[in-house]
Amino acid sequence: MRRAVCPGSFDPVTNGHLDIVTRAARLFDEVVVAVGVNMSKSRLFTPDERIAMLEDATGGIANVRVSGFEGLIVDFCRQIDAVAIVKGLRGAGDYEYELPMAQMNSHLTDVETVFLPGAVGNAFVSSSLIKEVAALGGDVRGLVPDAVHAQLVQRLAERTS
Ligand code: COD
Repeated sequence: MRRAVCPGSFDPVTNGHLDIVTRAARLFDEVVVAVGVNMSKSRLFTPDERIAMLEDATGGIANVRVSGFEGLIVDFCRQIDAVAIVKGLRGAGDYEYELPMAQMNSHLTDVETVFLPGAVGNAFVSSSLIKEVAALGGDVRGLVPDAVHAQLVQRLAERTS
């Protein structure tokens, strides 16, 4: 059994994330989508909400499961016996950001990092941009799952009321 981890904040999950998870699931026997639950950035959605959105969005992929994690991602990988961390790269900016993390994780353990090129159609999609555009009234349908879009619109409305 070769298990991989797709880690992230997923605040909220986007179609860019789901493309990477779906492709990772074709490469590994099992993929665990790992949601960082104690990271310092302020979040729009709680860990439980982010996990539930991911479970809903990946429910159709038999070898994908979703879990929260705290602490170092390499420690989580060791706990669940994962051999690889799979990350998506949208462009050079992601590479500059991700490479030192991959090198540090390689220094800490023998868990490999596998980079998958993001799909061209999702290259501009990030959770932060989705939230910013939606908060300012822009239409982000088609860039996140429909159920996530509905929750996003509702949460932003709650925040402004
Ligand atoms: N297309 C392709 N890939 C995408 C897209 C897209 N449109 N959008 C996002 N991605 C990829 C990102 O490149 C990233 O690989 C992944 O999806 C998750 O993205 P986010 O934005 O949800 O999550 P991040 O980048 O905030 O998550 C950072 C981690 C939680 C992975 C990282 O901080 C971490 O591992 N933290 C744990 C603590 C730790 O171990 N720190 C030391 C690291 S050396």
